[in-house]
Amino acid sequence: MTSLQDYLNQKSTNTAVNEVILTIAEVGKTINHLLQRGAFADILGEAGNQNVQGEEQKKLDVIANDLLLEALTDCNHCAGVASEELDDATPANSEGDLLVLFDPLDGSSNIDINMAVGTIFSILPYQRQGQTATNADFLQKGDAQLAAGYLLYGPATMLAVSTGDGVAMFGYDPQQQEYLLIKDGVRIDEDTKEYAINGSNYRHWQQPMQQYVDEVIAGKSGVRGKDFNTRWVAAMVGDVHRILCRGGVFMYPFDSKDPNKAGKLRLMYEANPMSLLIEQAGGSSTTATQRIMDIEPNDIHQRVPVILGSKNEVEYIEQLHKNALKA
Ligand code: AFP
Repeated sequence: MTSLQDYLNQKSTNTAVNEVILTIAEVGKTINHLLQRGAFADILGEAGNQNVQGEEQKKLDVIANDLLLEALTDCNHCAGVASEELDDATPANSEGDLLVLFDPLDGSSNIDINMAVGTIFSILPYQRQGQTATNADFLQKGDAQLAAGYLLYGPATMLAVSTGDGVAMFGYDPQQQEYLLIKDGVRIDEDTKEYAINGSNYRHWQQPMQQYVDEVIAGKSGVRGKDFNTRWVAAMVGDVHRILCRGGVFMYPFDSKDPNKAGKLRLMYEANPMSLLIEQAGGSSTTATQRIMDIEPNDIHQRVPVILGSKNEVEYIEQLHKNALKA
């Protein structure tokens, strides 16, 4: 079987990127181990503080953040590291040629109920060698990503990665303590009957999103002429993984709940890396009006609406938004 290291050696000539991915995968083994031990490793419950997003941090949010930060700032190739949990980027080796962004523990409300959680990462080039990296260096479009991926800590731990040439999925075998290739060239079906959205926000959505959900709920008897299923993991990693495995559409759209936030998800830590994976697997990713990886970021903690997954379904949702603008 092909190990992660062998796969990367064959697939990508950028040894610095490969080393960073392997570093993150190593930390993933530790996070996996802590999650397996759960209550016995004292990782459950609140940390007792809030992160930069004003959200309560869980103990494992803090532990995973510290583990990744330590490993990546130690890695010679990283000029800087930015975490969803920290206000500002942390400069590392100024001679490094890479910047790394991560969401250390995605879906943290799932930790205490023994449900799937994940780690998401994005790797960008660094062009100011010799100078200290700042937040501004990270403000690059999703298209600039050299690689992105996630670790999914579910019943089994898995890693999905793209270095810009397709998507590969690995399983972590705890017996061999290795990531082994399960599937290369992952492709997403263009059509789907499965959608993921937190429907409790319905009243806060814009009309086209309400219309879309009304249509899929109407199923066979409505304009779509087929029945749909709802799925919601409450950890984007879990929903994106399902979409990479069997298609579907995931939405965290614009809503009017909090006028200061254009959606819930973060562009740099969640939307961009997941968009790279989805597009590399033949899917689409949009805000409803703009391709996600075309967005020029203005803040490392910026939030964006996200609609991603099976190409034809995403295009259908975009079309509903276009129609509403014309009306
Ligand atoms: P947390 O990591 O703060 O729990 O948020 C997870 C997340 O950003 C994303 O992974 C989920 O899809 C989404 O939030 C879940 O949001 P709801 O709380 O609205 O279900």
